[in-house]
Amino acid sequence: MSDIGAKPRLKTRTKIEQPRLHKVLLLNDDFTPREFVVTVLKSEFRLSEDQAYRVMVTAHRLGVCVVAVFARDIAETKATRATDMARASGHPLTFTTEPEE
Ligand code: TYC
Repeated sequence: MSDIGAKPRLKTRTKIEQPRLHKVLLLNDDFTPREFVVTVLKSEFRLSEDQAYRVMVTAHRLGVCVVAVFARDIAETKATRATDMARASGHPLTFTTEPEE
C-alpha cells in the first residue's frame, strides 16, 4: 500500500515535568536545648534517636542540616508544625524548606 494521501499524525505528545521535591532544613540557633531538637525530630519526622541526634549535631556544627525530602505541601506542613512546636515551648528553633535542584 502507498503512503501517498496518508493522514498526518495530529496528536502531540506533551512532556510533563515532574514536580520538584522539597527539602526540610533544620537551622541552628544558640538557645534551643539539644534534647528538645532531638525530641522534635523524632516526633515530627519519625527519626530514630540515633538519626535525630546525628541531624541535630550536624546542624549544630555546620549551621544547617537537611532533615528529609518530601512533596512540596508535605515539606511545608512538616516544617511549619515542627517550628510551631518549638514556639509553643518558647524556643527559637526553626525549620525551613527549599526545592531540590
Ligand atoms: N546550638 C544549640 C545549643 O548549643 C543546639 C541546637 C542544635 C539548636 C541544632 C538548633 O538546629 C539546632 N544548645
